[in-house]
Amino acid sequence: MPSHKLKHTTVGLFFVSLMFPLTGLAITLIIQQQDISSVETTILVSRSNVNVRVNQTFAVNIDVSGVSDLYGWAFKLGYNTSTLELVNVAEGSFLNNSRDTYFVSKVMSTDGYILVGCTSLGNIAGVNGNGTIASIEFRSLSMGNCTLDLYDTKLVSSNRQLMSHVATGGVVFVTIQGDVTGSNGYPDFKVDMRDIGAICSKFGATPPSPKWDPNYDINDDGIINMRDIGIACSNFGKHYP
Ligand SMILES: [Ca+2]
Repeated sequence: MPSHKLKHTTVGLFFVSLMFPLTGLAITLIIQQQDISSVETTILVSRSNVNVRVNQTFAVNIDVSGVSDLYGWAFKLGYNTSTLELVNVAEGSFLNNSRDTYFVSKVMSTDGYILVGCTSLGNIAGVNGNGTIASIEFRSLSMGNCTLDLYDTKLVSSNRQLMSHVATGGVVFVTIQGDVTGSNGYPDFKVDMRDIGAICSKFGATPPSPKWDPNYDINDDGIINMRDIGIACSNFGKHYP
């Protein structure tokens, strides 16, 4: 091999050996960045939409996900007082599984919101991961949909720093039993073949199957089956208003 070709090959190999570790490092950094962004810290209403009938008592959980060193938290949850009545507010297990906590809630029913807060007690580290921080029980008063507006949310670390996070609320549909969906994918206050077909498509589902959706378990017995289809069929053609 002529010497100038040998020189080119050596220089080429030198750059390849330089580039591959860099490429490997770059890929590792990209993967690490994706890992960080995929565990976004969130506080959320655990079910984005909840279907109930009039005069039903039901609970929604407020969850956190992707938290690290969570020592305390607070939120406001707004709701429509002509559609829902607040029954009870309880602390979830996320913090008090591992420590003593101080939990407080105040119902501002005339303004249509509740204020809830909780802190760990003692000089201890916060909690990591996902879990339920509060459970809110409502009773449905009248037909309609009601936004559960989660706002003024605060997540506090053990060194009393506020964590950046996103907050996601939910919607409650107070509708006819068997009205599970409509043309936009949400209940439309009428029970028609779209609803019956949708329940049939989840036939046999139980938690934690990916097909499972508690909104389709009309009689709340933990399985979507003929009993649920039967209830929807008995309400076939009903609508509101
Ligand atoms: Ca419907």
